[in-house]
Amino acid sequence: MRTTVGIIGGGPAGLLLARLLHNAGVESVVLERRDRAYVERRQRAGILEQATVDALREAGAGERLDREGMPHDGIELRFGRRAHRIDFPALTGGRSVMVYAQTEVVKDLTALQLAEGGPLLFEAEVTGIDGADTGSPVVRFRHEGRERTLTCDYVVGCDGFHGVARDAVPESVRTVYERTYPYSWLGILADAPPVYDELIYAHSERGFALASMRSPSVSRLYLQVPNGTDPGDWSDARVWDELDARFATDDAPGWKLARGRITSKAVLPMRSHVTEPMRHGRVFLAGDAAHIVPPTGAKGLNLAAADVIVLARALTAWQETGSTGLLDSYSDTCLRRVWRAEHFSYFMTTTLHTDQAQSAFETRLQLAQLERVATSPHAAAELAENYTGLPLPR
Ligand code: RFL
Ligand code: PHB
Repeated sequence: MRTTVGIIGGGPAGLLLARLLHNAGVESVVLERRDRAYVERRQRAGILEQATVDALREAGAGERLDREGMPHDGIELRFGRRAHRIDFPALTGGRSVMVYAQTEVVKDLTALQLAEGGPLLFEAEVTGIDGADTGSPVVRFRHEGRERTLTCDYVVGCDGFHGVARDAVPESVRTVYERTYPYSWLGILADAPPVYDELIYAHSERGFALASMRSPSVSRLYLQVPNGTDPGDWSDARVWDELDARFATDDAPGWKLARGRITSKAVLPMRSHVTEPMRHGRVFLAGDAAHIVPPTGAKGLNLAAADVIVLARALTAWQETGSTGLLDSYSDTCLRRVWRAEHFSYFMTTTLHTDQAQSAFETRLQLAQLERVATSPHAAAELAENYTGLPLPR
């Protein structure tokens, strides 16, 4: 097989890139290791920044998003048994976010790609890339029991944190920045109506909790738990009792979540990671393949979208004019915004989680910082600007 752009990975980054390239008349092939049902069911992110929503609309994937997505104009912070609202449009000159699950983004983009895009092969596992620094790199993959190759002008690794594309950047030129955290999230999905209009991020002595949603009848909830926690140790009753205890506030005495059947329970580790540069020769990295953030800032999916928006523009300019200028600046352009999001995600994570090893002094610092956000429009605007998303690079 031969194509212009070989895309490894059919997650949000790979699928959106394929779509943007298709609309610009650039050929591509997407190779995805898993089957379609698996990719479409994987529970992950839920918050889309304005720029991500705009890109999905422009890509032709905005119809169901506009019908079913839930626009949110703020979040609530709970700490010290008080509740504070952060009003996004008022603090950012009109910006807001959309609650629309990653599973739905992936379903919409997959349907479009199969209906009118280039090839999207499921159960096609990439095993390596040869000739990254030659004029025509070759992707090796396994499909329907056969070893096959895809020869490309450019290869883009959108294969997530556990993919193979990152290995195309030789260790001698690669720098990895990494941090792990001493806690994880227990994420649950429940057939229970969210009794809150906006997401709630709670700091408590018992640990962090987050209330999100998937629809008017499905709640998505998270609890901070120690690393290595077995979800089997958390009975449904224990999950609900702990959530209620962490969200308790004197501003709404007796406030409780609506309970319902828990349909999924999983433990998610937390990590920050950046690989630099996001390119070697004719191989580019995008999304989780190049960088990971802990989910507290809701940035992972949005960063993946921003990378491929920049890259689609650069590949289109190359096809139309032969100029590699935008491809050459891709890594630096993306990394500036990536590092801002890394900082914000680290800030949200370390400000909102409490850890058994932390001192009373550190807890008081967290509360002082949260108090500052709740009382200073400047501090609140800093949070709101980052949460709703900084402008995309031009
Ligand atoms: P993805 O979504 O991981 O997609 C990568 C795709 O590449 C495929 N793949 C391969 N295909 C062919 N050959 C190979 N050798 C391959 N190796 C891998 C995989 O099967 C997969 O389909 O990366 P992408 O597209 O960059 O998108 C990034 C987002 O998925 C990610 O940033 C967010 O979901 C992060 N994240 C969360 N972000 C939030 O904002 N809120 C959340 O609640 C949240 N929960 C999560 C998450 C990430 C998780 N991961 C990666 C473990 C929960 C989890 C479990
Ligand atoms: C989610 O809805 O899954 C979600 C929302 C906000 C976050 C993380 C996850 O910060």
